[in-house]
Amino acid sequence: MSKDTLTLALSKGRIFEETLPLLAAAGIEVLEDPEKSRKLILPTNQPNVRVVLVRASDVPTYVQYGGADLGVTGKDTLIEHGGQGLFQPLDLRIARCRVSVAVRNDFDYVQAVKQGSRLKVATKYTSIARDFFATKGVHVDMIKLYGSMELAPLTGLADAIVDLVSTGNTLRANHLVEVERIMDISSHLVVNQAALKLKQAPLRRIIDAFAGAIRND
Ligand code: PRT
Ligand code: MG
Repeated sequence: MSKDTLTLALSKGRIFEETLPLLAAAGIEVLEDPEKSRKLILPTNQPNVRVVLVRASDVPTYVQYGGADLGVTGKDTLIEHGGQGLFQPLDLRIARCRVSVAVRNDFDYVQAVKQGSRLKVATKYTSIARDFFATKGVHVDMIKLYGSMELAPLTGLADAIVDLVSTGNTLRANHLVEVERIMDISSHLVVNQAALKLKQAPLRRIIDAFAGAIRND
C-alpha cells in the first residue's frame, strides 16, 4: 500500500453503523454496505482511504501491527488487548454500554461475597473481571468463554458472569440480574504509532474531523 493510503479497521454491526456519521464529518463515504457485500476491503469516495472489516476483538491487533493505520474499538476490547503500540486519541462516545456482573435471580450474590465463598465466574473479559474481583478481595475461578455468557449461570457452569449490558433485555430474558456495574464502555479511535509519524497530515485531518463530530449527549 502506498504511503498515502489510509486503512481504517472497523467491525460489522454497531461499530460500523455508529462510525458512519463520524466518517461523513471527515468527508468520507463508504461505497459498499458490509451487510450486503462479501468484500472484506471496502472502498470509499476518497481514493486514498479504505475500510477493512475485521472481527471486533481483532481491531486492536490489526492497528498494533500496521495491518490498518487506524481503527474503532470498544474500551472493553482495548483493555483486554492491553493497548500496546496504540495511540488512543479520542473517546468517540459511540456503541456505549457497561461491563457488569450478573447472576441468576435466585442466587444470593451479596451473601456469597459476605461469606467469602469462591465464585465461579464465566466471561470473555478475563482481565477486567480478574482486576475487579481482586480489588474487591473476592476469590474467583475464572472460566473463559467466547460468547453467550448468559447461558453459563443457567447451566451451572458458573455462579456469575461478567458481560456487556446495554438495555438489560438480554439479562432479563434469561432470568439474570445485574449485581455490580464494573465500568462504563464506549468505543475509541486507535491509531498505529508508526503511521502517526509517517502519515501525520491525513491522520490529523481525520482525527480532527472525528473530534468535532463527537456527540455530547
Ligand atoms: O459479535 P462478535 O463475537 O463478532 O464480536 P463482538 O460481540 O465483540 O462484537 P459486537 O459488534 O457485538 O460488539 C462490538 C462492541 O460494541 C463491543 O466490544 C462493545 O464495546 C460495544 N457494545 C455496545 C456492545 C453492546 N453495546 C452490547 N449490548 N457489545 C455487545 N453487546 C451485547 C452483550 O454482549 C450482550 O450479549 O448485547 C447483549 C446485551 O445487550 P442488552 O441491550 O440486551 O443489554
Ligand atoms: Mg456481539
